[in-house]
Amino acid sequence: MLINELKNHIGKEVTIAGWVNVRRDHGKLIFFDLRDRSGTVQVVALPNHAEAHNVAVESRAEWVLEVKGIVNSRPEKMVNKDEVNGTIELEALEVRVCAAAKELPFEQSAELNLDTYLDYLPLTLRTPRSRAIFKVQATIITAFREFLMRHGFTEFQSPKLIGEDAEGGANTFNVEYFGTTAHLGTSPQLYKQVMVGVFERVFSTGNVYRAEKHSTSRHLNEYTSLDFEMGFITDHTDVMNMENGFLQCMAKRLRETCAAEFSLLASEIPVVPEKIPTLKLREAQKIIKAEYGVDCTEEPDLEPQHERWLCEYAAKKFDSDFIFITHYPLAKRPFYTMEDDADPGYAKGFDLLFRGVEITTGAQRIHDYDTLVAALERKGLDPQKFSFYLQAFKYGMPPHGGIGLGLERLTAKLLGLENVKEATLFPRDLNRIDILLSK
Ligand code: AMO
Repeated sequence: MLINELKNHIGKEVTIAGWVNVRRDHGKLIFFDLRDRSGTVQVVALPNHAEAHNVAVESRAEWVLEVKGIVNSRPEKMVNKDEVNGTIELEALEVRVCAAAKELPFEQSAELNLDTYLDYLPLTLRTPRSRAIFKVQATIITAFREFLMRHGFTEFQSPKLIGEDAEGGANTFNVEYFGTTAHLGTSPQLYKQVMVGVFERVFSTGNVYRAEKHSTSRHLNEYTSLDFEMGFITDHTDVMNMENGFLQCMAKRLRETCAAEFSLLASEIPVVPEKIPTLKLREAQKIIKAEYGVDCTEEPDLEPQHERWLCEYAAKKFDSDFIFITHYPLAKRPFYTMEDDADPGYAKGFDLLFRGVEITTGAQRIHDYDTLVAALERKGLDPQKFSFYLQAFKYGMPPHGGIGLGLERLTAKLLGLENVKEATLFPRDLNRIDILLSK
């Protein structure tokens, strides 16, 4: 039986199984909290059930136990209204050890620094805080999937081993591949565009790899990219509206299913506006100059501090945690990005900023074969190397566009985590693949 069902079985004999959360020795009485996937409950082992009592005396945190017992209402003065099972406890009749656990490397209540937390992930991921983070993250993916499927998108699996860098950039990991060199995909970009030719509307959720030697609170070398791509758009605003809709759906779902997790992390589920405010990059830069006294109007991109200021401004001015910034210089965007004819030199593309950080890049793409070949050449890329991808455009592609959303950044910002690594189950960074690479 699951622990969250016990309340409905007062006075009955039941069997549950899980991990010892915390154990308290009150001399003859041993109390421990048992945890399964549904919740926790206090178990009490009394000396009159000698065998069960003996096992309870021996047991320690993280032991895996199966407990047969009677569900009792707690005496009035032991009731804890703040706990889910605060009105009941399980009186142990029989306790079976499924697995003992070694002594823990630190006190359960200890505040760990990030490195120690990461060193012991198989253990530290079991804490209520980590479980809350990754339940929220799983819920975001579910919402992404459900929302897009409802809107006629088909999920596909993008390859991770690729022959050419998906973005035509330099930050790829090389992999020895039967005597030649392959790369780890930095984005499903080229494949999701090809798939528009197949299904018109597609999405994927998967890992991508960036060989960037960054050591910041927002960069990972392996992250999860939530991507969608849709055909027959008028322009990039159709893509922005679709993302806006997804974010609203996500917030609703988080409110329905993850309120406890947000409360545990003392964070607020954002209210996603019906229409997320939008500024062109040049307007945003003028605002930064006027509001914060820093002139970045000549720069082709935003610095992290500029992103923080714009989010602060959006919260104040538009009451929104989100803001779209559109029309970056085309020169700064990847080769497949569509230029805005009404604003020459600037892209029909956007970034989405959320609580101080960029979480998404998106755009309308070039769909005309000749224009795309010319765009590759302008970036100094060899169209021949992209001939596989270019077939999609040779043989008819509709106007289309899409986004890539960084799952870990979104999770971190939703939950107010300082470092994106806290929102990554098993982060890979400059110094670590599970364990530190050099000690
Ligand atoms: P871009 O490279 O901007 O665009 O990435 C999209 C989003 O992915 C996240 N992100 C990262 N998260 C953690 N660590 C990193 N090193 C990292 N790099 C990027 C960010 C970012 O906004 N193909 C385009 C998307 C598209 O146009 O559809 C792309 O990959 O949240």
